[in-house]
Amino acid sequence: MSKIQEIASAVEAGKSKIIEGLVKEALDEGCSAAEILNDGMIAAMGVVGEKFKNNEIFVPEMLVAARTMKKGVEVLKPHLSATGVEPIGKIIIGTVIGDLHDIGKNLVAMMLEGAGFEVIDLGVDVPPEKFVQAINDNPDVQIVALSSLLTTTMPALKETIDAFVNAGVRDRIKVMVGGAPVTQAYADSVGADGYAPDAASAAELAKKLAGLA
Ligand code: B1M
Repeated sequence: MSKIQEIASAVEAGKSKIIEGLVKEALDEGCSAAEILNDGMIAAMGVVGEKFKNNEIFVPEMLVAARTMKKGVEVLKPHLSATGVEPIGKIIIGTVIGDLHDIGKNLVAMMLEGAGFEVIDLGVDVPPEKFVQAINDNPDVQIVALSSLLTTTMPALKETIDAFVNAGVRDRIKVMVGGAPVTQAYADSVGADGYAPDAASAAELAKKLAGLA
């Protein structure tokens, strides 16, 4: 079994005690951070999601898989994010109200930091008014990034953008949205300025929205 397959199996099985060691070994063996992330951990979460959908596993198993991935991602963080450089802009990010998924959002935040942005992460289950407060507290913020992982929380993307309009801050910022169920068409329908399907393209999109690319 290759090291990447070992990492995928460990995430799937929720073996959080061995994941850090496996990721370090893979890096030492010359695997790239992107390969470990995409072919190892994200692929494993896809399998976990399928098993959950088919009632082969349940929420507790999904949770330990997520914890394991988070520990693995921590080891990769220095390889994905730039350090010690002047920020090229400021972004507020969060998972919308009602939604507790944060692995994808955390990866997007890491890639944005890697691209040189200062990132204010409001966490998960973020109500629209908390985003508005953060925008008002940070007059120099250029972009607000909204993540949604559930079909049931997708409408909160529009509710959050509507709250920006009602609070009179919509014109000051660009809004980008993403998350597994979100599409470009959905992003357009809720009035977002941009949509990205994954963390790497989210960083590219942010540069474009900030007028840097
Ligand atoms: Co949940 N869950 N979950 N879950 N969970 C999904 C999303 C699901 C697809 C599983 C399934 O049924 N196949 C399903 C949603 C179905 C639907 O909406 N139609 C589901 C469900 C149903 C639920 C619960 C309702 C289960 C229950 O309680 N009965 C519940 C809801 C809780 C809530 O949020 N209120 C729930 C709970 C949980 C856990 C807490 C146990 C755990 C989350 C832990 C955590 O995040 N800290 C969990 C997990 C782990 C998953 C799966 C297995 C994995 C999610 C993940 O981390 N993927 C997931 C199945 C799956 O995704 N295949 C599932 C890896 C991650 C890297 O991908 O988040 O898509 P992703 O992020 C990508 C892109 O989407 C994109 O970039 C990222 C990296 O490339 N992206 C952006 C994300 N945000 C972006 C923002 C951007 C741009 C791109 O710009 C702003």
